[in-house]
Amino acid sequence: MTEQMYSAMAQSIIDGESEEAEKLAKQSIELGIDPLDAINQGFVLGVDHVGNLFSRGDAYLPELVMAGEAMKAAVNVLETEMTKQGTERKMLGSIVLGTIEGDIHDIGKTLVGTMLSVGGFKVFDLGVDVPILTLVEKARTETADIIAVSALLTTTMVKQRDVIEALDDIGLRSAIKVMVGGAPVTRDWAEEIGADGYSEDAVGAVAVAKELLVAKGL
Ligand code: B1M
Repeated sequence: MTEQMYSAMAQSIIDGESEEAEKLAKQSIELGIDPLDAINQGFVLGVDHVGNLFSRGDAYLPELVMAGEAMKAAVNVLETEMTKQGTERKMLGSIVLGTIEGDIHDIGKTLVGTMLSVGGFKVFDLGVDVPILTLVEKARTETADIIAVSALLTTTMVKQRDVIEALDDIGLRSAIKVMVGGAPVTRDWAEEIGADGYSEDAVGAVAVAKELLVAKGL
């Protein structure tokens, strides 16, 4: 039953059917399926499939757009549920989050933000296409513990390094930790640019953020 549900979820994204995706997300909540399982074992398989077709030239931008919109419709429903399940926690620390400038992919970044909030962090989600200096300035004014930078494009991930350099320039590099992630980002890349933390996914991002607080002595 759950397997059937997961494959229907993936198919709704492949078909770019936002209403169907939203309906399945709501049904999964009624059935007691963990929202994160619905995302990772259902909807993400669909969006990955469309992404692969797109990179092989077997799907075009409109299909990518429709898949992205259907994915957002489903994830919105599930994120609301995750937030509900994780409310009323003590705040561990604060994080400024955004998708780096030039990049408008927001589904994974928003999911990371939701998981961090549910995990007990105060999250300032600045959205997508966020200028480097906006991230750094917000972290400074909010005395944030961490800046979390998402990038989905090989052309934009290089700007994660600029965030670190911008912090350095204003003398806040040791006060504010930088965590990076996004589909093309690897642990090697994170090490190469001197990021403090890297996670492959949204669940791991919470554990990494907690480790960074420990590293800060909090
Ligand atoms: Co775009 N896109 N896209 N896209 N898109 C990719 C990324 C791509 C890999 C597709 C492909 O060719 N196979 C490719 C990038 C190639 C590359 O650079 N290596 C690509 C391209 C080329 C483009 C355009 C350039 C296409 C064009 O216009 N010709 C364009 C770029 C626009 C721009 O940003 N300037 C573009 C546009 C779009 C849409 C707008 C149509 C849409 C986005 C809709 C939206 O976000 N609102 C879209 C989509 C949907 C995708 C794919 C298919 C799916 C992305 C997604 O939402 N995944 C994607 C292919 C793919 O990844 N399979 C693709 C689901 C999401 C839950 O996963 O975002 O990876 P993800 O996040 C994960 C982890 O990465 C991690 O945790 C998340 C949850 O587990 N994570 C972090 C993310 N951020 C993190 C931060 C952290 C830690 C973990 O700490 C800070």
